Amino acid sequence: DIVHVKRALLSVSDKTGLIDLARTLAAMGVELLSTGGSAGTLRQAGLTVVDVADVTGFPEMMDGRVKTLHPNVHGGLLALRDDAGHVAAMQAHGIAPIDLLVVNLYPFEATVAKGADYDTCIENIDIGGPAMIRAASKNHRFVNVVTDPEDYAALLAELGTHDGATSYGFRQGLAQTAYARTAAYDAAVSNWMAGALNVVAPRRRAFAGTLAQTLRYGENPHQRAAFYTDGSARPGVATAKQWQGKELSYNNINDTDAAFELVAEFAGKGPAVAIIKHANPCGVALGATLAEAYGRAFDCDRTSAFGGIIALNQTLDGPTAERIVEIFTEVVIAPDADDAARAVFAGKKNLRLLTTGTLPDAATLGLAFRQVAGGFLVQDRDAANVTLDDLRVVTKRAPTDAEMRDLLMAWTVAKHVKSNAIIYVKDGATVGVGAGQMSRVDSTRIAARKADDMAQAMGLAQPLTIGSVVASDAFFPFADGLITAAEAGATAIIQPGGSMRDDEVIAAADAAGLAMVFTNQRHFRH
Ligand code: 93A
Repeated sequence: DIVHVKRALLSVSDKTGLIDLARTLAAMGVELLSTGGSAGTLRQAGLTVVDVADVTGFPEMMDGRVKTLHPNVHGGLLALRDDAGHVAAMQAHGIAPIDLLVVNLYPFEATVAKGADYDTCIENIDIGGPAMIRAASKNHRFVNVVTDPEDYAALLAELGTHDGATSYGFRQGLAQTAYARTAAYDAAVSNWMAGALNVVAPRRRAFAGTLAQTLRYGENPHQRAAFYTDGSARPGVATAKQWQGKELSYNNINDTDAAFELVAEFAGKGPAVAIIKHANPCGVALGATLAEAYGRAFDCDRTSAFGGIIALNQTLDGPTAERIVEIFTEVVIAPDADDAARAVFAGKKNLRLLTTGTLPDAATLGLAFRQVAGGFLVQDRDAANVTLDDLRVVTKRAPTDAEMRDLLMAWTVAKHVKSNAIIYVKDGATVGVGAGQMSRVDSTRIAARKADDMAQAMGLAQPLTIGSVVASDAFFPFADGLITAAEAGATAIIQPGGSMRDDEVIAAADAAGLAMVFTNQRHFRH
């Protein structure tokens, strides 16, 4: 089951680590074959390399589209070394075995991510590379295949412990990884084409990911779990740098994502902070400074904020960091953190700090998935939002400018709250969040009651919902929810509209002196 590596084919787009790998292989007496660019890199480093063109007897042609697609390559990868017929075929046709294939593919995913045009993306679809990877993987009884520079070290370690050979189990592992790589590659091509053709429902759909982290457990300790990246490089928890603190858990990753996607809505709108618990915000606020925004977000629901996850839309600074460490927080995520902030956090070893470099674009289109028994649902991500021009005033009274600003903010937050979502906002800060209730009127009541509790805890004369505005992620089916909001002190409402009883709801708003606008857009989130 041991295979001694005597002849290797190296053909890589990403040349990272190539020279070191090749040098070590050459020192072990391995013959090196290589394609144009890779061969050039190796020769420049002083290594002796055989051109694949000399193996195939054909020059690389058609802009490199045909380099390695030849029986002298594929026969060398696929031949069973212990099959008399295969060995005879090799001898008859002058085919020599290839024991190690090192290939990484044309950078298709990165080309798409850069926003390249259609033809450039097509040209970056690798054909010969995947063909060789699949051939070598099928023949893993005899052939080693490495598809990622990150795996070079493991290969060299294996060769080191087996005196220039590898074990069967090792080669099986390489083959499993390699098939996942070609599957992911073709999935990326197919999903890119679906996007280019603007089809949401192609007849077949493939998904793939690259392991970013094995997790200690899933949502609960008895569930195994892992975190995979999808190659899109969207700024967020998947791409962030972690400065300190222990590994993120499954729930941390989910909540951190919810938090960062929410503050990203406030890009360019001044300092904004979101505090998340169980994927729902328990406080979102704007402020003159980031520290002020944090304080106002915290005041929405100080009880729930304990052990929360905080997202900032700007560089974390010292004063904000000082405020954050006053209570226990699980994770802080921001585009960046300055030295003063990092110094403050350094004293809190368990607090995780993540930076992303930048904010994701809230308006980016993309796909969202959800698993159901026996299948999965695919939809466009909810990238929509409204502006002032989209709103229709339906009550006798129109919102004031201040109410209008808060209404738009409340609506934006509602998009990120599990339905039924009711959000009270005052002066650029949430003052009550009702999430995830089966009845809309219950969400309205719960948010108001929590605001009452906060006012008591903070020793305020009256709850912060007095003089607030309210967003509802979907229409009020009856007037009761709206009346509850008015009783809690709300003066203006934003909601999609479109209920059979809109007239009743509008009449109730007029009767209570409320201003109400319809968005004609819904933000269910389940
Ligand atoms: O254009 S291809 O699909 N046709 C081929 O026959 C072929 N063989 C290897 N691309 C092909 N490759 C790819 O070339 C490899 O997968 C690798 O990514 C790249 C290495 O080219 P170079 O060594 O010239 O930089």
